[in-house]
Amino acid sequence: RRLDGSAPDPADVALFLLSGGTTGTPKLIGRTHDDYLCNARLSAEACGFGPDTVYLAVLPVGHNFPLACPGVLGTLHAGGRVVLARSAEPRAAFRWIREQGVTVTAAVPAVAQRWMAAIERGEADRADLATLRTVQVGGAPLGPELARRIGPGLDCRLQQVFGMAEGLLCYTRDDDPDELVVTTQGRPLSAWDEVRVVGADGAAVPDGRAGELWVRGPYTIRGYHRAPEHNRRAFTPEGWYRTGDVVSRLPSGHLVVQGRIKDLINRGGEKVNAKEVENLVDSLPQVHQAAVIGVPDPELGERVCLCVSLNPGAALTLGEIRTLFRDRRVARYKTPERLELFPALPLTPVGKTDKKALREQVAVRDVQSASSGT
Ligand code: OOB
Repeated sequence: RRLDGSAPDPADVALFLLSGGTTGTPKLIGRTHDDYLCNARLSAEACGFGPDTVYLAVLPVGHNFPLACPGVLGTLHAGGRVVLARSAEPRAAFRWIREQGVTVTAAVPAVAQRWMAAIERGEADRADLATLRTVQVGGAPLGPELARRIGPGLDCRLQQVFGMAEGLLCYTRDDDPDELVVTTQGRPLSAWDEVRVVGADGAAVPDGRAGELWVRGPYTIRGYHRAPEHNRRAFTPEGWYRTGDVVSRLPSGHLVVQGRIKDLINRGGEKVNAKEVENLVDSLPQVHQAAVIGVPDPELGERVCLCVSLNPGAALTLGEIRTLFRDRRVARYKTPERLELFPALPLTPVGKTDKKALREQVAVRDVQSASSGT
């Protein structure tokens, strides 16, 4: 009920989620009562949640995945029980699973990997996971090699989840063949989800070919909150949301995520908008040009690497960057963890920072420092 006692309109915004964002600042995603109920209820049905479900939330519950896919809301809607964990740290999480008889949880690939490593190193006991039936993994790319190891490693069934705060959810299903479960990111939740995989010209590409994913459907937004200019770019006039994800579709409807066209760094499921970090760094007087890239990381998938060229005579350290981000109260996961200095950043023919070349140059530095033993 509203503060004045009246019943809310089902089409009113129930909560705002934050976008990973394609421009400098994250956008607000208004999810309505009816669309978010649809999101949670259909998810609970598709995942077989019921009164016997005990769901452990290890990811931060303000995120769509643990909140409503089916997450906390889907579990409660189905009459099940929710356990909130303070962290995803393996020993603590395993203890909750054993003590509370947890049947299902949701992890990003980095968390699943950490749990498996803890078992392999003897720091955590697989016997604690006896009641665990399903581990949902999503939020960031999960390679087939790791995917194949999760079921046996955690003694449960893997479910891949590909979703976004803007709406569309894809799940692998219980009755999918194992091969689809490890090699795809699932198929859309609802029969009313509309999916298009398009080339650069906006025309649909055939199944099996990679293209940008456009979506429309009952629980996918038609625009960000009060962002008309951005909405003109992120949505087509027909209401398709251009996800920026590059996918291919199998004839079964399952999607395989190939990459993305938007400039985001995926740090263990937390999306860092390169532009937002660059804008902040640009405010430093020492900085001539700044570009932020993701560098591969065995634990988190990617970490934030800041590449800069400095003004003549200037100096800059990672410590100064950390102080800047702390003073501006920027979330810690967005703070660059690596600083690479360049005399000048590589540019594309039209004069944009050439991030592809930059990634290659940083990779070359890695190889050189590895071979020189530093
Ligand atoms: C989830 O939501 P967001 O809004 O934090 O991020 C959405 C983006 C997607 O556009 C895609 O780029 C990436 O995260 N992503 C995946 C993925 N799941 C999400 N990339 C590869 N493989 C996957 N399985 O991250 C989210 C929301 C609801 C459920 C699950 C994840």
